[in-house]
Amino acid sequence: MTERILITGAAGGVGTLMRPRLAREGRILRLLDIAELPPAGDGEAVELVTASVTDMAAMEAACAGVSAVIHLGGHSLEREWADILDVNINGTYTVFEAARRQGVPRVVFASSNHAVGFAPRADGEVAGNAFPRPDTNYGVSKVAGEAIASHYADRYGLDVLCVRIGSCFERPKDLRMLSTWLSPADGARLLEACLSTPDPGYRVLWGVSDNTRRWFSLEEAKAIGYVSQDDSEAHAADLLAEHGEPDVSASPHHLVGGIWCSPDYDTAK
Ligand code: 15L
Repeated sequence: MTERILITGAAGGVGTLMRPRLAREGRILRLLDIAELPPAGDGEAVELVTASVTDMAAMEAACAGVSAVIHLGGHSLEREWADILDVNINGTYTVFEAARRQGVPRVVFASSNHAVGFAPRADGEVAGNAFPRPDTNYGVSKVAGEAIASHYADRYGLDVLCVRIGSCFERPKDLRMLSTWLSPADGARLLEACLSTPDPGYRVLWGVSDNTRRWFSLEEAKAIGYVSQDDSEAHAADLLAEHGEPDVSASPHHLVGGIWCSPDYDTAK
C-alpha cells in the first residue's frame, strides 16, 4: 500500500535537505510551500502544493489522505511579532486543526533549540523536554507550537513528536554548530523514527547528531529508535583553525541559543 506524507515548508532549508532523503518505495511525499518547489525529478514520487500554512481550506485539502504531516513551515529566523504570530503560531494551529479534521493520526512538529535558547549550557546536558526558555519571538512561536501540539495530543489523541532541531545544514557553519549540528542524514533518520515509532503519544526531543561537543540529550530521541551516525567533529578542523577553541563559559557559547540571546539580537516590535 502506498503511504502519503505531507511536508509543509518543503522549499525551505530543512525541507530541501529532507526531500531526497525521505523518498521511499511505496511512499508519496506531498510537498507544500508558498515558495516555488523544484519540479518532480525522474521517478520521484511527489505531489507539489502551493499554499500557505495559514490557509485552513488549503491545509484541509493538503491533509486529505495523508498518514502523517511533517510540519516544517513558517519563518525560520527572528521576525517582528505580527509576522511570527500569523505564520508561525496561527499557521501551526491551522496545520494541527486541518490534520485533526482530516483524521491524520500523526504530526511531527519542527520545534527549535530557540524554544530553550536562554537555558545555560553550563548546567550540563539539556534534557529533550527541558522547560521552555525562548530567546526570541521565533523561540516563543516554537514554544507555542509545542503547546498546540500537546493540546491536540491530549484532547484529540493525535500522536505528536516535537523535534527541537539544533542546526540542520549540510555541514556545521560555525563553532557553535559543532555542538548543535544535526546532519541531514541524521535528520532523515530521526524523522523516520518519528514516523514509525508505535504509539508515541506526545513527545518533545532534541534533533541533534551524536557530536563529540554535543550538549543536548539524545535520550528522548533514542527512546523512539533514533541512532545517530554522524559527528560534527569530522568537520571541526577548519573551523578550529580559523576561530580557535570556543570558550563555552562566555557569550555567545554559554547559552543554548548562542547569539540569538545577545542584547543586539532583538527585532521585537
Ligand atoms: C533555528 O531554529 C533556525 O531555523 C536555523 O536557521 C538555525 O539558525 C538554527 O536554529 C540554529 O540555532 O543554528
